[in-house]
Amino acid sequence: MKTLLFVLLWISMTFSVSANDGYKLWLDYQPIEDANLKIQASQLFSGIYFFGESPTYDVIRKELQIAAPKLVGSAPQFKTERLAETQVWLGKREELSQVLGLQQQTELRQLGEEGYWRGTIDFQGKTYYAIIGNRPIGVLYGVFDWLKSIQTETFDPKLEKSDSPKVKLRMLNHWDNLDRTVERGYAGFSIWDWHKLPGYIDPRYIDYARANASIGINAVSLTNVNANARILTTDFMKKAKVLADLFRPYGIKVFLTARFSAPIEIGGLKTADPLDPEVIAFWKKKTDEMYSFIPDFGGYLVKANSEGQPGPHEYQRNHAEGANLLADALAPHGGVLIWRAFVYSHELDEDRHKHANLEFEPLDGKFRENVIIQVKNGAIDFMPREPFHPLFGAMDSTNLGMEFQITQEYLGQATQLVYLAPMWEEVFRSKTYRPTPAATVAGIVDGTDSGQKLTLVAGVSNIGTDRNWTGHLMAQSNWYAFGRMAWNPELSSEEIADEWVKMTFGQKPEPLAKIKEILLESREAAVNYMMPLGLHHIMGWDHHYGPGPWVTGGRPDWTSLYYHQADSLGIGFDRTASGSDALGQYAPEIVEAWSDPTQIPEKYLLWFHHLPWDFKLPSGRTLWDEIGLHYDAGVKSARQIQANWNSLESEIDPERFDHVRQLLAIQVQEAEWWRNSCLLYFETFAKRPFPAEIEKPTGDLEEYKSRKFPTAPGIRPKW
Ligand code: BDP
Repeated sequence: MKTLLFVLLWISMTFSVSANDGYKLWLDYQPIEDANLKIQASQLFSGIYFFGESPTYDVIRKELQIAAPKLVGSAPQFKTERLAETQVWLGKREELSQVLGLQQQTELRQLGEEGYWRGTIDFQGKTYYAIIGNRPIGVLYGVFDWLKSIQTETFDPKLEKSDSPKVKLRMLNHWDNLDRTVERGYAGFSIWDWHKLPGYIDPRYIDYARANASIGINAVSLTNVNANARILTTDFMKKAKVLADLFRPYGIKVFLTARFSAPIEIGGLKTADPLDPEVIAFWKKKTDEMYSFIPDFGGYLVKANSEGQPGPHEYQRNHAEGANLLADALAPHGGVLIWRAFVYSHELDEDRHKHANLEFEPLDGKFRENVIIQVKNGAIDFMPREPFHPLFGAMDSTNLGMEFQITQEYLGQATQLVYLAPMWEEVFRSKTYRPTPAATVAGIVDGTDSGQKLTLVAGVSNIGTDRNWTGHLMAQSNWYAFGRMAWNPELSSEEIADEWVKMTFGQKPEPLAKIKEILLESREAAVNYMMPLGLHHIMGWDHHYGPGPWVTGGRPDWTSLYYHQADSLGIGFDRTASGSDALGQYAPEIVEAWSDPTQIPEKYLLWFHHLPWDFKLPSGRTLWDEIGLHYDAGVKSARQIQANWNSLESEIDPERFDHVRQLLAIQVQEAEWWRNSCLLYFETFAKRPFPAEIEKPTGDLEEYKSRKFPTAPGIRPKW
């Protein structure tokens, strides 16, 4: 009996140890396997000394208390005597000035407010490992980077490293409503429990802040861009203050979305006209009040005159007049106003693609210095692949920020594994040819090509109350990659994947190689089985789940037909000079190359051209055949990804293995569903046989069309 009990206990302990529900993200700190590194790291952890004090140093202590026991099996020792028994020195440049050489000091100073340096310092015959920043937040970033090097077993004390972010505001945009539903959220409800705030502090808030700080995210907008004015009432300011206070030591500033009509809704005014003195006074008073609660409040994020949101146009004022109103209220406090460029006409546009440039380009130079225009990566709406937005490079005298979507609204939502970093990399590396011939989107956004000082990369969050935060475990890689790329838009998706996999799944060569391959192939796979060759906006109506190339009715620019324009002759949206000429909004070099359907990169072909089904591609195949081959290749890649994962069963803990295994089985079915239904639908126009090399699409088009998903998550409120 005793033995049986012992065995049961042993089994349950073993399982609880190996169970991994993904809550800890990439900060799981698995035991170090390399024996030398383990000795080295435990020695370093045994003598840590802080120069000075700061709430951020308390955060560092807590992180080391979590990390060290797991990495090396013993708790870190914090010393109060600088020299005796210390191994690691942490602190600000000023406080270490006596021990730093002049050159080191100058180099460090150049790293700015958030940068850090780590390496060894020789002092009075002894060598110390030091992590130094100009401010405590730099030290925190340096410590996270150091811990990462230990986790990924790349730490070498002899290697000096310094780093600083290339972008000033690295920001998550939560599309979270006050009732905790999340627009386009696929990971449960909002982590902000407004009802229980300010009294109750969910421990998740701290883990959220840790995760963000570990990847350099330094700003969060807590609320949906389809905003509720109530967030600006005193009661809610008190709640937001609690979060701001918690996040401050982690270097994270809080922003809130401001509803343009708030003066009417919560201010009792009859108008929200940006030039009205009472409206100006309302925003000034509101903003002053906000800063009385949150002295380092980041600012407002505004969606105006877009998809039914109120804005300055109601009063015949333009975006600059609207944005400047709020910017002026924020300026005395050092706040930033982020104004979104995702606008399209209330009436129908000839081509929605052109709308933002038509509205914003004429306003170049008219925005205050503390305004950033936040531009989505492409001109339509976070499609699986879009050419970069033509506003990048078209507004020389305005701060332009990037908006990516981390939540996978159009990329498989919660059921698909799609690593988004390759998409962001593609966008960042796109050449704009403006303002200089060598300019890229990254260079405009980080200021190197545009010269702008106030820089921003924002990402629509994929975080919710699901135990693993992101619904799909592998979607954690997108949160991670977003932070890393916002810090440095030049990083490659490959190196970020390498870091994330090592920190999440460990170093073993086989799983490492296979999971990396899975990640790196996933986005192209999704593009292929969803919207290849520049096809776009052909997803399901409203919930945006699954295929819907047949979607029609209602606003034409919300239908699929508006975008694919398939007919008996061909398919695609002619955006060249002979069509809508949206292409004309790009630099002449691009116009020239992309106007020609034989020159344009194939991936953008049907985005800019309407072509006959028999159009010959460089491959020698017809357009119709090539469409079929791409859809089919996408399905085959999805199956390959599944097979790769399934081969890792013995390498990964059962809980995470099975979670991903089940979701990949759904993904393969969904990939087949996309391919089958899109090809069967397009065939009704093309009336041509499917290419011989592909699996013939199965199923019944009418049945595909009739599918309904009333419980699909994340649907936006109606307007
Ligand atoms: C679209 C979403 C919608 C958002 C909108 C936006 O479908 O829910 O409100 O973008 O960015 O992608 O404002």
